[in-house]
Amino acid sequence: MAVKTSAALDKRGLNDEQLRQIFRNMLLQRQLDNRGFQLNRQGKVPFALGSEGHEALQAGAAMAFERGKDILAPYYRDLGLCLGVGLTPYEIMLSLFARAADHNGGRQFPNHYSSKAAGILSFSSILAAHIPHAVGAAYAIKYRQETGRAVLCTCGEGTTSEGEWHESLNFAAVHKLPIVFLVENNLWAISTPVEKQMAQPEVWRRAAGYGIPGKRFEGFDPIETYATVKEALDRARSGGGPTLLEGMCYRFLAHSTDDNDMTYRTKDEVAEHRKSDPVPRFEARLVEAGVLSDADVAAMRKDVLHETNDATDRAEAMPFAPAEELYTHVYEGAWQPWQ
Ligand SMILES: Cc1ncc(C[n+]2csc(CCOP(=O)(O)OP(=O)(O)O)c2C)c(N)n1
Repeated sequence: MAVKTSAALDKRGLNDEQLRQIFRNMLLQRQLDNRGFQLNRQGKVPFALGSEGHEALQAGAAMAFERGKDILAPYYRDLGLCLGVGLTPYEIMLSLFARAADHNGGRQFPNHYSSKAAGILSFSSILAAHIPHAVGAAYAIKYRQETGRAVLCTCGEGTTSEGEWHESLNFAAVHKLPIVFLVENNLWAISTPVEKQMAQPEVWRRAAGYGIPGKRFEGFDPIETYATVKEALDRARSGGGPTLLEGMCYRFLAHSTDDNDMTYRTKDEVAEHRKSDPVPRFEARLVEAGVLSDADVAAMRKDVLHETNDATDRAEAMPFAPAEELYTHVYEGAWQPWQ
């Protein structure tokens, strides 16, 4: 198919290669996401979380991240962000299968990724517990008088009801720390809808209460996301202090493989949001603008499936941590609790 000119698309400073990378990340995210659910139903992994609906937000935000400089403090739904800053599908699968070669030695909850090499902080499932850690990392950057780097810290809108969230934003604002708080608002916190989570339903408006800039943006649009997150990260990297961002998206799948979302929302509601599914929408925009041809998209889909299959097979073949290493990294030296 002939490639048309891409002049019509407002790329907000992104080149065609970056646009293709964003789209590939979105495809990979969806493929790996579904693989996690499939493996759980096959009884091969104990648990998986879905990020379907967050693809554009995460792939766009990841493109604004400076590899080797910035620090990512993610939450459990950040598959696309972690892929976008350098985690490989194989590393993702090692986490899901809880194998010994996983960065956490197979001891973490599935989907709780971390990587020292990629600058991804380790985090727990306790909502908002990672936010003071992210602020601590930002404080360290400032304390060491480093410039040109910042922390990107994410969470869901439900997590903004936690005390640590408020304390962290206040502290970061008072000390003008190099950090961006990115809230991925998918309208649900498991079964709690946003209107039961907060009386004032626009998270970004709370920025005024801390004296920092705040902005809400269309998280189904990866280019808009990139431009918004980049502006905030650039401000943080150059001494301008924190920003509170709220990206609007939707969770298409159940909260996790342990959740049945049909007990609290309807198929019709999900179908309504599916009409704006960011993956086919971005594909259409890129094809229309000539950044990708239909044949390119088909080849990319095939490649992503191959990469996912390969990562799945390789990770599944890896061993679990041996039982005698149960206390490794838990107690100092060779000490064992029964001694
Ligand atoms: C302190 C704490 N309370 C409750 C939970 C149980 N829990 C796990 S995820 C979740 C919903 C979080 O929703 P949100 O922050 O909007 O993120 P989303 O999962 O929608 O992406 C809850 C209540 C928890 N893990 N930690």
